[in-house]
Amino acid sequence: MTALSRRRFLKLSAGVLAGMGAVGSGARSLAKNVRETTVAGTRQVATFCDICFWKCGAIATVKDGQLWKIEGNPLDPLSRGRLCPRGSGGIGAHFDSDRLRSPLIRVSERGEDKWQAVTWDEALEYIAVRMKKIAAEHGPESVALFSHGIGGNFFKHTMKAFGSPNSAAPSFAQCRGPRDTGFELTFGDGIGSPERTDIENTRCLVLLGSHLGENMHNTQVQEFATAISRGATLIVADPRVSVAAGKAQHYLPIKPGTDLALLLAWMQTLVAEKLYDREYVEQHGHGFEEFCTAIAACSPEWAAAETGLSAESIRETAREMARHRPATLVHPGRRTNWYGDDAQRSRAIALLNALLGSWGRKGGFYTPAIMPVPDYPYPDYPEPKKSKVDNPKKKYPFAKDTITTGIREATITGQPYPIKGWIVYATNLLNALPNQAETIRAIQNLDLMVVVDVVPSEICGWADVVLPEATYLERFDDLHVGPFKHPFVGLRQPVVEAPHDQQPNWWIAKRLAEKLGLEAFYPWKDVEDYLRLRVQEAGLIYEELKSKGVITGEDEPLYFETGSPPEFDTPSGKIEFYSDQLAEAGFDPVPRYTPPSAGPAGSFRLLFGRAPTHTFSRTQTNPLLMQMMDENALWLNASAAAQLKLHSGDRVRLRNQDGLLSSSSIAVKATNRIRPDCVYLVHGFGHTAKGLRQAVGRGASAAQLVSRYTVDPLMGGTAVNVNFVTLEKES
Ligand SMILES: Nc1nc2c(c(=O)[nH]1)N[C@H]1C(S)=C(S)[C@@H](COP(=O)(O)OP(=O)(O)OC[C@H]3O[C@@H](n4cnc5c(=O)[nH]c(N)nc54)[C@H](O)[C@@H]3O)O[C@H]1N2
Ligand SMILES: Nc1nc2c(c(=O)[nH]1)N[C@H]1C(S)=C(S)[C@@H](COP(=O)(O)OP(=O)(O)OC[C@H]3O[C@@H](n4cnc5c(=O)[nH]c(N)nc54)[C@H](O)[C@@H]3O)O[C@H]1N2
Ligand code: SF4
Ligand SMILES: [Mo]
Repeated sequence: MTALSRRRFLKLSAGVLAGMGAVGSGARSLAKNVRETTVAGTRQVATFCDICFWKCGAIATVKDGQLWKIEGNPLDPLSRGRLCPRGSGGIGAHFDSDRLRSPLIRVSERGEDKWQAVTWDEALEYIAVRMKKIAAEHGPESVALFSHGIGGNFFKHTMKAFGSPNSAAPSFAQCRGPRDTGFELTFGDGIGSPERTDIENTRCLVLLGSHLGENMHNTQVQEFATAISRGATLIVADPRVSVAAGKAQHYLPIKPGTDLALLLAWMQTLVAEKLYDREYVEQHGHGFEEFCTAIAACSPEWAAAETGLSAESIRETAREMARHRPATLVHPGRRTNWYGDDAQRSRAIALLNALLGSWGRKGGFYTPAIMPVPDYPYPDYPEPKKSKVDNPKKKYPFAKDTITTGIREATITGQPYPIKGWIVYATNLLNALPNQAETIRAIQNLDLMVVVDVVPSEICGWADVVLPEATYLERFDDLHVGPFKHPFVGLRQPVVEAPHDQQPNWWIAKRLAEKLGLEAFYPWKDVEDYLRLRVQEAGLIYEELKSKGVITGEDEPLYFETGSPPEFDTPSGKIEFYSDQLAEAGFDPVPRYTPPSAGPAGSFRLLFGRAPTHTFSRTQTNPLLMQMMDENALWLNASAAAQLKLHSGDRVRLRNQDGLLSSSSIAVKATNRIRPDCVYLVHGFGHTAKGLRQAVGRGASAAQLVSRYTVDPLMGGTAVNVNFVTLEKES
């Protein structure tokens, strides 16, 4: 915890405890919104969604013993009573006919789908014996955990108790790590999840990529609709006319990979025309003079040549941003592992916001608060003898989190020390990490490979042991306590029973710890003992949380003006326009643009994104979501299509710069809504695992084709928008 957030935490504790009476009595009237009793054969349970990691509060209804529907919980500050289409279709996860039904042990070569169903006891015994063997031969650090989402919490706990510091999630190096690094270097604090963006109050929203509306994070999309209906200006830079771009007053069809040039020119214009927030910059800025010198040559004319945009449109949009400051929000994005200069591009986004004075201001970035719920009082973990394996000699000096691909690298090379066991929880590493061949090469070096999943996904096919988990509708999970506009705690609880021999993560992680002789780390008997204690220690009532699903705390000041103190946890204690720590580490102290490298002649840059009805590669066997969208399409510029004699609906396969061919075909969507130098598809389709019967071979997979990636030198993020494809028509 940083000094700043620790102080906030303490302050909040006092505030929330003092406000407890109010929370309690307000709760009674609010609780009327949530029916908890049986009404004519129906039963409702408050929980939170897990179709993505936004974790919206939800109310599930069971009718005559059958799971019937799921809706938003009106008490929940994230969902505000409404779920996104994926959340509403979430009940399909329970009914999914492709689900794993019992623990499996592989009975052939790794990668061959030959399995034997075993009991939980046999499966966990098998794993524990091998984990102990690895620990005896190499040390406990040689077992690593990959996990994604809140369900990984108990596995992380078991790993720490076992003595391994190596736990990683793709949400850092494959997603928002570059962004948070860029903002931490500038403001001393990251963006986090949910993003601390005050979209509902913004008067000018600038989106670079960030395709809100397709990227369906619930609160953001609701606030986006509010901002538009209130007449906020929308500026969108995207090589493709995204849903958001379709609503923009200013659409900039930017050449892929040149956003940093655009950002520098916007900043140069604000400085040259003295349109920036001078008072804010004087009060909070560090190294502003050096910054101005560094960007002086980055005129709109210079950027026009790089970005393919007109100098006039760059100047006009810079002035538009200045007109609405400080309520101008240049959105920081989320999946920012694009081109390899991503932490620096994110730093430029942070600096542009600093010039506009939007950090800590209404309509810009608010100061999040967190409900003070203490951790469970576990015994101290053993001190690992070796440090984390992912980032030897601090090669990536500004990596604050564990780098998944760093663990993969160590598994291949054995350096700085060998990794011999992987436990993979709820992350399809073959689709999440770039370069599938490298992932498979790493797996082949392992003595133990365990996957915990709900369906037989691609990564299961490479496991020695597959453990079937109960879905989010069938289990308790850890408490949801996150930083947000309104502090709250959310509970996930079972709505219906798991249909077969599936178990929840807490049960698996606890049983595994017991098999490893680590029962002292699980002093609680049942997960509800754990949950109840934490909730009580926070001064809240567990039964109230169970009935309402969420308890909110007292709001804190959100903006500098309303009392949230401006504090910057940077070396200078200020907003770092010039970064001494970057200069000392040998990096550009002010972001500097380098043009993206071009692809082979005749190829298209491969771009991808989200569809409103799917999450990554994890929803393609959900029967309800597949009814809404059952394959992806390839966006191809209409003139480029004409040149290739391709029409909408023609099926093609994609071949990338390294000769890899997509294993299934995809329908062409010829359109003027994308630049001619790139193609676009929704990530997550084109499954190859035979057990995913509803998904296999539907559409094409982008993940198969990202064999090339560029590593961000600041923090180890793996940039994937650097692959190129040609199209081969199917006869
Ligand atoms: N429905 C749904 N919503 C989701 C998710 C999901 O799986 N499904 N996943 C969630 C998660 S974890 C994340 S990280 C986010 C990801 O969502 P975003 O952070 O919005 O994702 P990006 O990949 O950054 O954005 C893709 C967009 O960037 C554009 N783009 C590509 N290259 C460039 C470029 O060089 N410059 C510019 N300016 N634009 C470019 C693409 O055309 C596309 O419109 O979505 C979240 N929301
Ligand atoms: N090519 C490419 N790669 C990407 C991205 C991209 O857009 N394109 N996006 C990147 C981003 S932003 C992110 S955040 C990551 C996402 O990376 P991941 O989170 O790994 O995403 P998925 O590929 O959907 O894999 C999720 C796995 O969890 C399983 N699962 C679902 N529900 C449960 C459950 O309740 N319990 C258990 N145990 N398992 C469950 C699913 O079956 C699936 O195998 O991917 C990153 N990688
Ligand atoms: S944004 Fe949608 S899928 Fe994600 S948690 Fe909320 S309702 Fe569920
Ligand atoms: Mo992500």
